[in-house]
Amino acid sequence: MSFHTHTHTDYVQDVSPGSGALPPRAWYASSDAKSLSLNGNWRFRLSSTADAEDDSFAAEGYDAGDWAQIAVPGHWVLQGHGSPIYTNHLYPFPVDPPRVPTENPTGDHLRVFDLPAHWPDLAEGGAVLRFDGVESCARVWLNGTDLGEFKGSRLPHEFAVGHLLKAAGNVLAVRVHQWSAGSYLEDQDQWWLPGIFRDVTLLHRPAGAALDFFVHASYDHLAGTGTLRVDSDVDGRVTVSELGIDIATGESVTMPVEAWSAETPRLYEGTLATGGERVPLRIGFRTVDLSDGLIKVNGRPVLFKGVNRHEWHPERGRALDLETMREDVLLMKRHNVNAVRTSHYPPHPAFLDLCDAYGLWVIDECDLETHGFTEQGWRDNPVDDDRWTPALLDRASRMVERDKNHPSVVIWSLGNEAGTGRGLTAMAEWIKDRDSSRPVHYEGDPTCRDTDIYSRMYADHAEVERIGRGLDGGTLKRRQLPFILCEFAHAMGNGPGGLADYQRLFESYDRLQGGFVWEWIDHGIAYPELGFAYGGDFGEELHDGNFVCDGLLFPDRRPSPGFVEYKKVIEPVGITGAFGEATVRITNKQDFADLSALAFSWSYEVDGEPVESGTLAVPGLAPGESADVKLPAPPAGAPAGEAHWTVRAALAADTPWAPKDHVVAWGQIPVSERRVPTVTATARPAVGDNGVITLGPGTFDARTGALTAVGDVPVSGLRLDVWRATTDNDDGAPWQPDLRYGLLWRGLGLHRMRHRLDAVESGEHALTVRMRVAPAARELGLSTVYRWTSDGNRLRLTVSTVPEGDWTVPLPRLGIRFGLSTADGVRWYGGGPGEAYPDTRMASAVGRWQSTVDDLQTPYVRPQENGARIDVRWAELGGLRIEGDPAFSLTARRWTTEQLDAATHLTDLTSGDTVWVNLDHGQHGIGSQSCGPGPLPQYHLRAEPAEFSFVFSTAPAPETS
Ligand code: IPT
Repeated sequence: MSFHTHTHTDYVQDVSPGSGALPPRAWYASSDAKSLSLNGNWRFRLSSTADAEDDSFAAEGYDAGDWAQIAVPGHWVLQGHGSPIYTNHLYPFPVDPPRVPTENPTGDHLRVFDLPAHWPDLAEGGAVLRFDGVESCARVWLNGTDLGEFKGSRLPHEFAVGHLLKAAGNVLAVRVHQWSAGSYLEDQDQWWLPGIFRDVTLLHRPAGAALDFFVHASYDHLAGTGTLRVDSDVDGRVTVSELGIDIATGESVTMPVEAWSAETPRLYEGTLATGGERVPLRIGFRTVDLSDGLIKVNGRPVLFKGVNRHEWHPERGRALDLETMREDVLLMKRHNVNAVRTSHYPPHPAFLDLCDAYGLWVIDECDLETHGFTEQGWRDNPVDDDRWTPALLDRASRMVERDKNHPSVVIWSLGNEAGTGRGLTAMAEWIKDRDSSRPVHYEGDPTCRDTDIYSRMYADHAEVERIGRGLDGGTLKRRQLPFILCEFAHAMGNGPGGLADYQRLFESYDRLQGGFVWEWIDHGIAYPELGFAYGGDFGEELHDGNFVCDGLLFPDRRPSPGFVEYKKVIEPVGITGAFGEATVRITNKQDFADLSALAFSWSYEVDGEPVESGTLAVPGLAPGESADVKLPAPPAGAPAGEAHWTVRAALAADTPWAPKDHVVAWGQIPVSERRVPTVTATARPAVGDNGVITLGPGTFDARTGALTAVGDVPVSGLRLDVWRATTDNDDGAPWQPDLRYGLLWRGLGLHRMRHRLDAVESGEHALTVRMRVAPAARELGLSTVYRWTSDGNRLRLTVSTVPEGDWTVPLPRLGIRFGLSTADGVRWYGGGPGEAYPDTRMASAVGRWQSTVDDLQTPYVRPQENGARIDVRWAELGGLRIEGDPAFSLTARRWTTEQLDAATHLTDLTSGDTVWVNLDHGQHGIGSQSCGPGPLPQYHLRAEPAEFSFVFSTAPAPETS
């Protein structure tokens, strides 16, 4: 005998998007209708399966007094109930769509509320209960009545509840399941975080209020006019007092206006008044179109300088508050970012209000990713299975209806990494039909069947250039489309390298309309014992480690060096000049704005010290225009030395996103060469009877030739160094084995080089130490000579190295390292103030900089090579002064490279009693191969014969404050 039970949780494993919710509609923050936030403390009970508990908790009078409490919005796994799981694309449950495991953490949420005293008479109009985001599936009861259930985690759902409300003692019960059929559509590369993670609001809906409205505000750039029409399901009036507009809904009006753009985010405040409600409108007039194979706004092609933004907060996960959202927008604006792809789901709706107000182009992406099906060659992909099409259309319509009135949203995206299929086509068709005013984006279909933009992720520079030239082939349709990189420059750990090389391409070929760095912020979870936690730290059986920490911001929103680099690379103004030239070339790289918001200044610096400065008059340049501007004569009486002009463009006045004097762009023009240090070899090595050799200020071990002190500064372990703690990019991605430098280097043994002493030769004016530096088990090595000379005061080391054997891989680094017993403050003249490597060095400016050993460290969530300062002419630390010939790269840290390499979390790094200093002649480039291309050939550190020198002397230790 067999029998089948249908439980009351069948909806969990059902492909349908849900039942009972109202049709989607436009979102707006506040109207004059009353609303009640239901955010706050709720009662909470966690069960391990979907129907472990009956639904009696939803009934009035249920006593949840012994339940836990939980903050809504929030994720229960970040509030001490269960734990988060991180997978990139693998489903953390068996792939058997639409079924999900029996083990399905289920959170019952309960909240009792009274209506505020001012709440309208319950007989008047209705009310809706709105959920802005619940992961992944919820069933809702009010006062014991089952309202229905829904999926679509990052989309709003509303229920009509007016008829159920009471003045006091309303019982709102929500059952949330971590896994549901919807989870198959939400396989984004991020933490799985169940919960009611966005606002819950009760909204009064006055009788006669609009259900929905659609603001159409276009701009005719030839006429300079805007046309406004607001469609609504009920008749009402639209007023924009600033423009003297007072029209009926459905009626249109055309008049001169200022256009909206991300650079000039001009909004007009208006009102939609219907029978029962006055809804505030923030209208931006702009027209997006595709013509001449380009994405144009208001008739001009746009260059996207974008980021991919997941919502993230290190304590609250995807439950972001308004201030955090604003912080994101301000950080973007202050770093010259002009575009956001809301990867990979519609963000909290308030974020789009901020984009409207501050000015950012937005690609609004639907909550859809089925990436895990790639493991089975996309078999059973929901996107190509008609049973799922209603769910896909539900998602598309919930996004478009919610966000359609935002001028910042210029492109709809169907989703991410979902393969191809009829469901996607249906979404695209629905969207185009509902809103023909915006192009549709989707990356995952090389034929571009359903899209208006050819979009790729992580294409390397050479391919991007071919696409720019139109030589990439593809379908006829694709060849006619504009191109964007919806993801590029994987910002995992140290990097990304190669940003400037991409930007050069974007600025050279019209078809290339820019890109979106992957990604905005590291999704590290605050975890005091570890610094920040990443995949695997919660004992997940399947996880993708620190691949979730690949942002331009650290989890606490401190900008990483990669973000500082990006800011420089995407500057809205080009400031360039050639060596010794008396002019600077200024280029307005904006698409809409002139330069009137900026004030230009110059400064003349000798050996990094400002000698004189002044303002620079720059003609008002239209977008795209350049001018050569004459620099003043170099200041009379400037000291001799290496001179530079530094020209800056800063905000001329306060803006909503940054104060006056905020620097948006700068350039440096070298005026004269650096004087390289010379040391005349006059001192003689003196061999003492105590086993030491002295040469000028240098003391050496006579047997090993090892330097032991410079003057009274002890120096330990000075030797050739080729190893760096591999970066995430060095370690690379499994699918590009020949770019996994970390593995190749370790395979050769470069992390455990042996140093064989061949000779210590005390000559007339030089001490020469010959070594062979080579890894165990290999025949290759580096024949190395250290040649020490001195003029009595200063000590010069010249290192010559010649590779021996078959070196087929680049070196990680080439230089020397040594230990100092004390060092704290660091001063240098060279590139700064921040970290820089060969392909991440645009933001590094030549100057005098000061820091401390601790502050030189960059806190990558997974420790790795970091903190190098490039092009250092001289540095002072720990009582030593070091001059380079040529300039060198400097790192100093309180642990060894080996300890850094072994650390998995920041808390593994503990200070020892030695400061380890690396002076590098070269470092291998950084690249982006943790998910993209490696360093371009010009940034490879080839194993080649090399010679470089350092001059050591003693110097007072720099101050540390
Ligand atoms: C691409 C994804 O779209 C994105 O979500 C993220 O996972 C990124 O990679 C890597 O961090 S997919 C890529 C593996 C082709």
